[in-house]
Amino acid sequence: MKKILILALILTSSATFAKDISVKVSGMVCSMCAQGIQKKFSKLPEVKDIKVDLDTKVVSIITKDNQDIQDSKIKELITEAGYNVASIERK
Ligand SMILES: [Cu+2]
Repeated sequence: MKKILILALILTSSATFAKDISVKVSGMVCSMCAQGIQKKFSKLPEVKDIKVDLDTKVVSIITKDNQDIQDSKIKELITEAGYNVASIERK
């Protein structure tokens, strides 16, 4: 019974946690590309942290608690910067 209660608590509270969004970006080749994208996303009030991995071409966006960024917004910003979104994954 206790286990179920704890599980229910975890499930209902998970919505308030920060989100970890992994965006695979094509066309990103050097640190200048990475910096440009980092700058763009850092301006969003929802963003707590952003990391760009040039080897895997993955942009990791951590949002603040209770905040999220719509996929359409992510695509818009990446496209504006001159790159393409290959995939978006959320954890
Ligand atoms: Cu570049």
